[in-house]
Amino acid sequence: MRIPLLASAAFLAVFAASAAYAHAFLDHAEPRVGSTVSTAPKEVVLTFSQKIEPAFSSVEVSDGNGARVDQGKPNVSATTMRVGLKPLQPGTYRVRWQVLSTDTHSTEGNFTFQVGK
Ligand SMILES: [Cu+2]
Repeated sequence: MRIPLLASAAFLAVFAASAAYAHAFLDHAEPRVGSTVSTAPKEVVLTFSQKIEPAFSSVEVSDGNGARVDQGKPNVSATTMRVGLKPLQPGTYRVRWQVLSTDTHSTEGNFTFQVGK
């Protein structure tokens, strides 16, 4: 029941206080979290709920064998972090991100997406 707890905690934080308690959570991703895409994406784009610090934010994308398939250094602009991808074969890929938001709080998470045949 982690997700409902997190969601309600985030809601309460926003409701009760202000941006002071709002860390940078993943708002949405492209490819979408848990999705299957028919065409291999050329990049992963993560959008966060708050601005993030380029120097202390990173993302790694790996294939089913744990091999890195991202192009290295991500590009960060305001609430968005994107990283290019090597050509992907059909399979499951995991995205691991870690960001420092401008309120100096660090958050991290991971999800998978699939490239279909
Ligand atoms: Cu915070």
